[in-house]
Amino acid sequence: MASEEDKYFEVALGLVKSAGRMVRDAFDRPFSEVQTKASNTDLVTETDQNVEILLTRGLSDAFPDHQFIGEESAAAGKKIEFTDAPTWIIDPIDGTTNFVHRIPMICICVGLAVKKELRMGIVYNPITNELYTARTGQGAFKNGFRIYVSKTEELSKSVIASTLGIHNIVSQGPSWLDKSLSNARRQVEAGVRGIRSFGSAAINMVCVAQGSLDAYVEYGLHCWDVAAAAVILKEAGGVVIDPTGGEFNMMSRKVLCASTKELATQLSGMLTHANYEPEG
Ligand code: LIP
Repeated sequence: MASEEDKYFEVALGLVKSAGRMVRDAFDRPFSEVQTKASNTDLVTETDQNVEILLTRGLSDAFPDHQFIGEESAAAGKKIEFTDAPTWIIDPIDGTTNFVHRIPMICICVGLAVKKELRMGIVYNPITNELYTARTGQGAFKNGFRIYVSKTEELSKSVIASTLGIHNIVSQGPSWLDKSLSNARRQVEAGVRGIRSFGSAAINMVCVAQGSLDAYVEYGLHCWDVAAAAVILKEAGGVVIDPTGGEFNMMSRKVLCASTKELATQLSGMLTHANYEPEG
C-alpha cells in the first residue's frame, strides 16, 4: 500500500517535471529581462518566480497543511519559518546566473523535511535531462539508476568544487576574497587534481553524489540551495557536514560535502571559515 510519503514524492516529481518544461522553454527563448535582488550578483528572472508559483500551488493544492520555504517567496519578504510541519524547501532555479547566461548547468530543487528531518530530495536539470532523486533510507538515483559517491580518501586524488563566492563580499567584507583565494591556494598546494566551479550548489552536490566530483565546499548558501541535494548525497553514501567539521545544518548557510569522512576531515581542516547568522 502506498504510504503518505509515497504520495508526497509522486506529486512533487510530477510537478518538477512540469516545471522542467517551463524552464526548458524559457532557456530556448531569446534572453529576457533580468532583475537583481540583494546585490548586482543576485539575479532573478520571471521564470524563477513562475516556477516557484507552479510548484508551491501544486503542492499546497495536494497537501493544504504543508509549509513552504522558497527562494523567491523569501526574496519577496516571506519570513523563513521552519517548524515540525511537513515543509517543502524549494529553489525554482539553482544556478540563476547560469540560466541568465544560458550556461546549461541549472536545476530545479525540491526537498521535503518532516519534523525538521530531511526526508526526500529531487534535483532536476531540464536542459541535460538529468533527474536525481532520493528518499531517506531508500538510496539515491539518477534517471532511475542507483548512484554512489567515489571512494576517494586523499586530496591528491580529488577533484573538488568550490567558488570564489563573489556575493560573500557583501556580507563578509572585502577581506573575504583573500580568505577565499587562500582556501583555493591550500587545496592546490595539497595537490588536488582539479578545482571546479559549476555555479549551482545542487549540481555540485549531485556531482559528488554520482562520483564525478570528490568534494564540494561553499559559504554563503541558503537552505533551498542545499536541502534536496543533501538527501541525495547522503543516500549515495556521501558525507555532508558543516565546513568547520560540525554537524550539517541547512540553515547555517554553508556546506562541505565529500565522498568519504577522511576526505571531509582533511578538507575541513585546511580551510579558513566564514560565519553567518543562521536563517529561519
Ligand atoms: C546560487 C548557488 C550558487 C551559489 C550562489 C547562489 P541561485 O543559487 O547555487 O552555486 O554560488 O551563492 O546561492 O541563486 O542560483 O538559486
